[in-house]
Amino acid sequence: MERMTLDYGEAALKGSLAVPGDKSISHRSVMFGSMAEGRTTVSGFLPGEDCLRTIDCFRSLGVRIDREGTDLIIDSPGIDGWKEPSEILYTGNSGTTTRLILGVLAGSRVHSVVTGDSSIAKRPMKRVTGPLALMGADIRGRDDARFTPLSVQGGPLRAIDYEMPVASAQVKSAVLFAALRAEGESVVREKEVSRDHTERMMQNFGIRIESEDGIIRLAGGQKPSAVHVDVPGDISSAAFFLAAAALVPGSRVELGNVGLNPTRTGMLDALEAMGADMEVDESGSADSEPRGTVTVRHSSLRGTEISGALIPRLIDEIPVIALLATQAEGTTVIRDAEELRVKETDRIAAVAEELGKLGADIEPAPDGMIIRGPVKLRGGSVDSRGDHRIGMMAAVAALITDGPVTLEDPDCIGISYPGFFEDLDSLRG
Ligand code: SPQ
Repeated sequence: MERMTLDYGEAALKGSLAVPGDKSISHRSVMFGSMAEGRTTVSGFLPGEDCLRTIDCFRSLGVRIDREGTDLIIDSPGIDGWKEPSEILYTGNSGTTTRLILGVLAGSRVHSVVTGDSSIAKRPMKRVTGPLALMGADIRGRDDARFTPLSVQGGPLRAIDYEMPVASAQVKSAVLFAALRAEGESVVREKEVSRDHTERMMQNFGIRIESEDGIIRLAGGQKPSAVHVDVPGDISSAAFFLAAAALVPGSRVELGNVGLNPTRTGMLDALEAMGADMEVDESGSADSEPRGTVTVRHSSLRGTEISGALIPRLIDEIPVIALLATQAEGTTVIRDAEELRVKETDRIAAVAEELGKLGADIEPAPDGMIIRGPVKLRGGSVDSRGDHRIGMMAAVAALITDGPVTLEDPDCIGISYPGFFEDLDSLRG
């Protein structure tokens, strides 16, 4: 669909919902399941476009992956039994697939070529190919392996002691995947802790890994053992409905089975700092990934500052937090978030310009933005720019504009949240 008109009025959102599976954990379940010999099963898998690309890549490596809805059965000969792919591994729009698979392939026994779509072609890859080269990986590609397409000749690797230059779970994970195949003990040092799903999943697959005060130690040569993975709901998807409930008068939304891994819950901290009416009930922790129910009711909001160590804990939620800030009393300052410039789009420019079209007062900065509120938003035309999170931000904005919003390229939302509009409609009754 080229464009979609969103004419919502100000109908309250009411009811409960289970958002689809976590994107980061879904990708990793396929990667570990494919590295492990034998049968791995996955429930709650996210059948979004990005995660389907990860499945396709591992099928090309000779791993059998059967999917029925959100259940997967992965039968793998193990990484040493993979076949050399006869086609290019196409990662679509997925930065996670592209970066993590480079770390996996570097220590495999096969040659492969990895490429993605036009957005991936612009995203920096040296942050991954650089440390992998220090481990002895043979990766070549455009502009000295700065950009896709990239070719990887798998082979022996050596351990690394690596200090992360940016807070990035993708870089950390690529290095850890390679470290698993390297000779010796690798150390990864993080100044600011990024999401730790890879570390947690390694433990589930029987790998010994230590993590304390931002220092991760992993001995190479360990083999993952096939297990069952139960993926919790994605807090980054839940964020759009939590924000919608906070924004639309009369709303009360309850989201169950949401992943509550502390490296991902910055959105809840931001909502609290803004004065949202919210309850969090942490009810379980299958697969060492905490999960629970989050309930949000409409309330007035105040501006806040979002910076420092909080940024990696809510990096993907900043577009919808910016929308919340347009309705908050006072100024919201977002700093230390220059990583937003290299996501699916430049999310600082996209948020400021697209919400600006609806009347928002957002001043972009090199590493964030300053948002002054509250401002009554008007209807208008918003371009998702092919970025799922910008598309969902615009859809939530349409719940509070005083006229319809025309959204260009709404289909990209299927990258992380197939069924988003159906779920939104179910809460609008
Ligand atoms: O996979 P992709 O395209 O990079 O997805 C995004 C998103 O908005 O869904 C970022 F654009 O999430 C990243 C996230 O920003 C997923 C991720 C992961 O699964 O490890 C880590 C974060 O990226 P980074 O660059 O900080 O490591």
